[in-house]
Amino acid sequence: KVPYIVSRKSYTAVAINAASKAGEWIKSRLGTVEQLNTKHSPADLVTEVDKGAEQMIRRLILTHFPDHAILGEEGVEPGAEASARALEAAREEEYLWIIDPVDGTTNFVHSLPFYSVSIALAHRGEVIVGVIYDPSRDEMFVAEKGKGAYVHGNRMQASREETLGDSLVCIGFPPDRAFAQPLNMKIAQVLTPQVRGIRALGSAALHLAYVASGRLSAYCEIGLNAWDVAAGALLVQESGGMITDTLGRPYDLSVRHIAATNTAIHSQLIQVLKEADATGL
Ligand code: 2AM
Ligand code: CA
Ligand code: CA
Ligand code: CA
Repeated sequence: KVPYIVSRKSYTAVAINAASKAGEWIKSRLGTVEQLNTKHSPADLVTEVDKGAEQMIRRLILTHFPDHAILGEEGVEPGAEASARALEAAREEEYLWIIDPVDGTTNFVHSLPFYSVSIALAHRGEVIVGVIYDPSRDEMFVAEKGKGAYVHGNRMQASREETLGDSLVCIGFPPDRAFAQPLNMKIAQVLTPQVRGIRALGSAALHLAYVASGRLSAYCEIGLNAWDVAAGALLVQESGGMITDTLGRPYDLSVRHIAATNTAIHSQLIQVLKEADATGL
């Protein structure tokens, strides 16, 4: 295996190891899911693979850092309010691991190979390590605060487009029909005529990793949670990109409406969202 990164060995190495082990297992389960459960709505899926992967990651982290706190999607009651409460209760922990065991469960359930494992470590509310693993392509995206972002040991750089017209932009449609859905539809509608291309690939974490690696110019989505975004936010920042809320205010763990770009087109994107009244804020 490629030695993905070297510095701050303990935290980053544990995150990489956990993402890698969980990712391999998740991939081995592709196409085997028989028991499908729903959370809030018929579109909000959870499988034994989500739960099993989260357990595996928790165990690996606690083996090394038994006194660290962990916030994982599958350990929290579904729904925006419960998620916000869980984050509020945990965010001041000295060391808090924030995990999304399978980001892109819907894709996974349909055997569409675009999903990821997302693991972040926050120190008193500030993300210091972010790891996103794509088992389908064996791509390990790694960032450490102040030390850059890497994929397979190569430094990542956000893309160079300077106008929305030259940009490839991802959006998303989380199945929260009441609030987020109409706003995300509106974002699709206003951006489509202004950009080179619009995509929605179904994994928030991989969208952010792709902004960091320059494969996407930008990504925005309303109604995400801390575990979708924490690791990817650091990847974007450490690759020279920018991540804010949809009004352009600085990212922190409680931001749920996300705009992430290569920095150059950030203000243009925010402007479009504001003019369309599609910020959710
Ligand atoms: P998941 O696969 O981990 O659930 C797609 O638009 C993104 O929305 C994915 O990152 C997906 O993460 C997330 N998502 C899925 N269901 C959601 C829900 N009910 N509320 C908010 N985000 C959700
Ligand atoms: Ca989910
Ligand atoms: Ca997710
Ligand atoms: Ca998930």
